[in-house]
Amino acid sequence: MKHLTDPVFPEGFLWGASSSAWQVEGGVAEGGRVPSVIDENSKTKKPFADDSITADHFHHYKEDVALMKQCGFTSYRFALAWPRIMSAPHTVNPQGIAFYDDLINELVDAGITPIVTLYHYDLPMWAYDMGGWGTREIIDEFDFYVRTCFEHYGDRVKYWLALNEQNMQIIYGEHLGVARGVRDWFKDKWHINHIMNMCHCHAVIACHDMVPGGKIGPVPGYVPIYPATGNPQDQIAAMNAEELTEKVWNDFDVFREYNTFIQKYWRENDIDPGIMDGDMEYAKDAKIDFIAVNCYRSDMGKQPVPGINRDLKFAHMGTRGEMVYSNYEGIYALDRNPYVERTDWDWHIDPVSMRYALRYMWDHYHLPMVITEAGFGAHEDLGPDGQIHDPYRIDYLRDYIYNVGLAIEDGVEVFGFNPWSFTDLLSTGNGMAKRYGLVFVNTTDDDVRDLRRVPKDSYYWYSKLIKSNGREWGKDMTEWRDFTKQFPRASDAD
Ligand code: BGP
Repeated sequence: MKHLTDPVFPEGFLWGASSSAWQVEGGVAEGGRVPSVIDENSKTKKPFADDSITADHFHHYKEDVALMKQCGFTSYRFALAWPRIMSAPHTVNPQGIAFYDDLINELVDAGITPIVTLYHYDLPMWAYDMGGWGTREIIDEFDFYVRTCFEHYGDRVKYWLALNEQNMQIIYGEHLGVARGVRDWFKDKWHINHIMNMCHCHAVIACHDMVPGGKIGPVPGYVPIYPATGNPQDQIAAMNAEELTEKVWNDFDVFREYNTFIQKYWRENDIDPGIMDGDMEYAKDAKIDFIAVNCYRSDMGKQPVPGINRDLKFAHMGTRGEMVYSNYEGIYALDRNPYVERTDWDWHIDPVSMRYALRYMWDHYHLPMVITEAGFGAHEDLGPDGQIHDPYRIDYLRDYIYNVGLAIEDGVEVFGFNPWSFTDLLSTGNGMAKRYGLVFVNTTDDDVRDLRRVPKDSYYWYSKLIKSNGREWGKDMTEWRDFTKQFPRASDAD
């Protein structure tokens, strides 16, 4: 079958970008914001900067929204900070409410649809001191918090996201600060996961109760896993990896049940996930409306090496990254894929993974999707001309977006694309050194500088593309339709 035209994006497609509160705002001790676990966690990430200033969006939000408008954004995905809105248990901080009121008004006035995450890793310290994600008391606190958000912003915000990348928080909990204080992470993470699931369900139910026309969904961090070879055991290993890194969460969010794979896994490993009477009945009413997909890269699954149990690590050597792949005896291992390029930070660059992710999720769940993250992390600084020339990011975004278009042609329902990130902001593990923004922020890990905003070449390229609703690619993209010419093995190219 020959396709002669580029894919067509639906009218009203939401074009924007993405951020999270602790990674972009700064102002951690201003406006009544109270300390968060993530403040402590980010402080330990030396030699990188912590979350105290980052892009200083707290003071620059008007300028940032003006730049979004100029770019042609029709959406912006950002997070509310629980520690900015709730200063103590069941205690609302009016200054925090006012800050997001102003930001949301600014967006709405600019014609930009807010897509709002309720939780993106910044657990208030007071909630941590209560027992954090390990205590069921947090369910009631979370319910109070999300109801506060729906009450104040539900008139203007119709797209809500519950917990960012719950799967990643559970898989890499030690790295993301969820596991602090837990003694046996291997077993206890499932108990924490169930509590998070109940919080997710409370958010879904409260949104439908309180927000007229409100829609809510989860935000899986989706890393498609390809089998390393045609060896049938590699296929099963890839499926096991898929289950234990994403499917268990997606199945729960969509079907509101734990799937049979994870039930067997718990039985075999003597794990009690802490399900209480009434939980599963409550979950039944938490019917999501869409799925927000974060997809940066793919991985490769293969038979594990016996005798080794190792979690995946985003290690860094100086200012470069190196992925140390996981290996779980008898279950699965992950590995580097020789068919795709990698960023400086050792993340696979795989635009086809976007099409795969959307096809896979659509086939399994038949729910509309919005892309809430994808992006290219790089070292960057202003050049002699005072600009940032980032052709690698343009290539990345162009190829990923084109593959979203191909997935739409394949029949998948997608209603928006919001890459990570709008401005440069703090990386989860690598401070300001790893930049994702369409807009450069003049600050570094060692020197705050003047925090000036400088749109990168990718900003101007993206602006043209989105203002034409995905028609002006600036390049012939038809190569993406030719299966036979793509992806030589890295070793063949030598
Ligand atoms: C996602 C998170 C984001 C963001 C991104 C990039 O998983 O939702 O918060 O940080 O990953 O990751 P990193 O900053 O580690 O490169």
